[in-house]
Amino acid sequence: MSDRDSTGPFGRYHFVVAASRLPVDRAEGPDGQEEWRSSPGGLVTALEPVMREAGGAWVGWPGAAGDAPEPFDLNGMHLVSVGLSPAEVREYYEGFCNATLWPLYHDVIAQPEFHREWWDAYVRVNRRYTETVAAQAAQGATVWVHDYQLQLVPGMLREMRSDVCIGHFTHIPFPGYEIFAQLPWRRQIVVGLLGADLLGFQRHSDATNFLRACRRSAGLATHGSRIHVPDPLPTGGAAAGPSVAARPARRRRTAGDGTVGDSGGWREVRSGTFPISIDSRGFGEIARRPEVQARSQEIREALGKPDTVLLGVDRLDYTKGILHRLKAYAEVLAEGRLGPPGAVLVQVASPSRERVEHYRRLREEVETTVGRINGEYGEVGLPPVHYLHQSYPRDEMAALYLAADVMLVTPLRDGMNLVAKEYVACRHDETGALVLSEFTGAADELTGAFIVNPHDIDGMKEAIVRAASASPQEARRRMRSMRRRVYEHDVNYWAHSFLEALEKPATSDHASAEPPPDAPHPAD
Ligand code: GDG
Repeated sequence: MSDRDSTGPFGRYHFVVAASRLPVDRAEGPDGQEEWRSSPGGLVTALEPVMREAGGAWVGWPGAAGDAPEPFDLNGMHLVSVGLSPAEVREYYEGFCNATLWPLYHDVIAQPEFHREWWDAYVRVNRRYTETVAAQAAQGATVWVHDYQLQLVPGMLREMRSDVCIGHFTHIPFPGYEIFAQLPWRRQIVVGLLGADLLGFQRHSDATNFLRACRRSAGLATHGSRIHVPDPLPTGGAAAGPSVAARPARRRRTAGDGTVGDSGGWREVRSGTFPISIDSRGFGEIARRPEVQARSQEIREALGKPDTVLLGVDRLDYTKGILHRLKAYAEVLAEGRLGPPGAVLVQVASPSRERVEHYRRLREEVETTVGRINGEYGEVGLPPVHYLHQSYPRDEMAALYLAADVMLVTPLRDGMNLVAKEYVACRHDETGALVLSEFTGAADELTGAFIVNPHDIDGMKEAIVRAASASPQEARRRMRSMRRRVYEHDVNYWAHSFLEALEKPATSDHASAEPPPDAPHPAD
């Protein structure tokens, strides 16, 4: 993965990341000039250190509608912008990504909307990303595509550049087939993803759901975690609409609803589970800084020196279970089991997707609920909830984690949840307790947490009270095991294990002329 060899008609980069967003935001500097600043968010937080180390190119949207600025270098990365018009921001980003795929893939917590013009914009924008990646990638480069916004890129890129090695990682859950099947373009999505050599998911259940979608919506055979796909696999449907199979080529074998290879070859696509993590050491170091520790004391003092500080930190998103958490906390307050001055809750809800209707409504609901709780159970100078609708620098986040005795992470569905891991990474003295939803990827790894079902309000109340009153011995035992996990399986481990798997050759005949041994199971 060395970078920047000059390779004639190809691009210069041997390692290219394609992600929805560039890892920066455009902002106004102190002198009024425009400048680029690092932006918060799961993927950025996770990939920044890896990109710096590898020195590659990152293709993404800069975050504002308009023309793409010229490529530039920042923090050891070559950043290449993909421009989105105002209509594409509405139809592709806010529409198909955030109002169709996001709710669909998170178990339809909110109702997904299906609009054909949004899909057309998704296809168009995925093609633009693909062309940009193809222009950057050196011959034989490794291309790592990220997430639900770019599911067609692997297929389009394989058609354009069969020389590159393609990985795709899905950061959010992959839904069960009964939910996925609602998507009118389910086949095109599956076919698009199958352009990759390796498909990574957060949890085993996500990978399993995807394999089922391959069998059911593309009629393909799977063998363990591998999928046998005709080579080439026609992806024309991604652009052409639902009638993907209509291709007048030589057809050797029809599978399921008509997917065929027209050259007679087969390719093997691998899938696997690669739970993402954080820069644990980096976070841990911030938490050890004297000024950050002093700031955490300051926070506790500002809160009135309670015995127990409860903390929630989330993007303001309906998947994060903020309302369920507030409901449980309000009942615990009403029952007098926790509350000021002995206990307070700090809820950081960082602004997110504010132009999408569901998010606007959620903000109103959360703020009304916080106001009601404070109105009902607060006293002058003693609000039970400290609500902050703001984004903070990472140091302040670490100070908040250090100030918190109990961290509440209660999503209704979450691919992983990095906040849970960040909290654990900061707790050097092995104190503190994590209340964690079973519907997060993190729950598979952080078994020392107090695991909850956020729909079970009584269960969540019990877990919050138990976490707040755990003995120091119990807390230490739980925290120690979680810290071991987070430090051994950090973001480097994640990235390297994915990239190592990607570069490993497929175990069986790569482009065998023979059809695979197992046919799709009709009942699957
Ligand atoms: C998606 C998936 C998956 C938040 N507010 C501020 C801030 N953050 C940082 C946190 C954390 C990140 O953003 C949020 O990551 P999460 O994992 O909790 O959630 P999503 O944003 O939904 O991320 C998720 C992730 O991708 C990675 O694969 O885990 O399941 O949904 O790192 O610290 N950071 C700063 N200020 C803030 O105000 N500096």
